[in-house]
Amino acid sequence: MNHVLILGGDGYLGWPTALRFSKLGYQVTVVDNYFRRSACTQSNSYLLYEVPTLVDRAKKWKELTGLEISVVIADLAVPQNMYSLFQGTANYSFGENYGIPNTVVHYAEQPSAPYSIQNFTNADFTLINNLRVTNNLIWAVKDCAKDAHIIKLGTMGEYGTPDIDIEEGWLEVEHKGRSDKFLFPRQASSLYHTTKIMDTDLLWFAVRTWGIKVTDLMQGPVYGIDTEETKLHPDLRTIFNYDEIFGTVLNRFITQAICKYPLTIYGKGGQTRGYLNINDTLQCLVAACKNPADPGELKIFNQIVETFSVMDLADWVQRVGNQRGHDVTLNSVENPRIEREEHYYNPVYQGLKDMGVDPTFLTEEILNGIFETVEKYSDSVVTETFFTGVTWK
Ligand code: USQ
Repeated sequence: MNHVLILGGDGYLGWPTALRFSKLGYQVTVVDNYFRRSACTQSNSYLLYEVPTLVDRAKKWKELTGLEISVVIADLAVPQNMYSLFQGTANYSFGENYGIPNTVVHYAEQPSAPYSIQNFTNADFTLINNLRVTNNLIWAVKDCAKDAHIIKLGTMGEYGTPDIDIEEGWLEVEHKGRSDKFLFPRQASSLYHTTKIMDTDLLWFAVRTWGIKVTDLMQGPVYGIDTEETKLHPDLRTIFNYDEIFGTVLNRFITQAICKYPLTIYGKGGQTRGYLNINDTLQCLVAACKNPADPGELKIFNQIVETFSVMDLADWVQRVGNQRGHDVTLNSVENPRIEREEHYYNPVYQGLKDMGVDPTFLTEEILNGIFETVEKYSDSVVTETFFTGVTWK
C-alpha cells in the first residue's frame, strides 16, 4: 500500500488533500498541532463555521466511507515529533500506524503574509517554525526514509513580480560566454513568502547533498470551499477564513459581498497573481505524488491555472453577487502592503497540465457554488475582521 503522510493536515488545504488521497485508496496519516485554530483565536479572527477536531472528522469520514485516516496531534517544530513519524513511535490519536511513508506532503507552515509582518513575535514564530519544520523533515527523511518523496508546498509569491517571464522554477543563464541552470531569481514581498524561499534553498541543498527526492509546488492563492469529498457531510468541510489575516482574496471578496461590506481592493487593484480552485490543488497533489522526483532531483511546478488582477476578481464577484441580489460595492483602500500595484506578470505553468491536471477555470457557475455555501453561514460572519489595518509600513 502507498502511505501518504500529510504534515499540516488540519489546514485549509491539508484536510481536503487527506480526504482525496484516502478516497483514492492511499493509506493516509495527518499530523497537525492546531496552530491555525489557535492563531485565529489569538488574533480574534473567526472561521466561517465551527470545524470538528481532526479525530472527530476522521471518525465521521470512517463512518461514511469505511476509510480510515490516521491522526497524530504534534508540533513538528520539535525534532523528536518529526522523527517519531518515521521511526514508528508517534503517538496516534486515531487510526493505525501505517509505517514509513512513501510520500510526505509538507503543508506544516505558518501560511499568512499579514500574520508574518504583524509584530515581532509573529515574525519570529513564522521564521523559526517554517524553517525548523522543514529542516526537521529533511533530516528525518535523510536518516530514516530516504526513499520517501517530499512534496513541499511552495508559493508563486517567492518569485515576486519581476519584469521578465517567470519560468517554471529554473532559469538558464548565459554569462560571459558560458551558461548554467539556476533556481529562478526570488524576491518575496512578505516575511512569510521569504521563509518559503529559504525552505526551497534548504531542500535544494538537501537534494544536492543527500540525494533525497523533492517536488516543490509553487502555488498561487487558492479559492473555493467544497470538494467532492468534503461535500459528503458538513462536518467534513475544510476551515474557511474570510478575515484579513488568514483569508485569501477571492474567498474574502465573496464573503464581503454577501455581508454588504464594500470589497477591500488594496491600492489600484492591478496586482496580478496566478489563482487556482481548491479542487485543482488536490488534482495537482495527486499528479505530483504519482510522478515522484528521482533521487537527487528537485522538481518544480508553477501550480496555477489562470491569472487575474485584484480588480478582475472584484468585477467577477460584483457581477455574480449582484445577480444574486447582494448589491455589491467596491472600495479602494490604501494598500496596507508594500507590493507593485501595476506590473508585468507572465508565468509559465505547463508542467502539471502535462501530467494530466485538467484545469478548473473560474466561471459564474463556480462562483455561484461558492456563494451558495458561504451564504448559509452569513449570519456568523464577524465583519470587523474584514479589515483591521495590518500594515507593512
Ligand atoms: N488583496 C486585496 N484585498 C484583500 C486581500 C488581498 O487587494 O482584501 C490583494 C493583496 O494585496 C495581494 C493579492 O490580493 O496583492 C493576493 O492576496 P492574498 O491575501 O489572497 O494572498 P497572499 O497574501 O499572497 O497569500 C496567499 C496565501 C499564501 C500563499 C499565497 C500564494 O495566504 O499561503 O502562499 O496566497 S501567492 O500569492 O502566489 O504567493
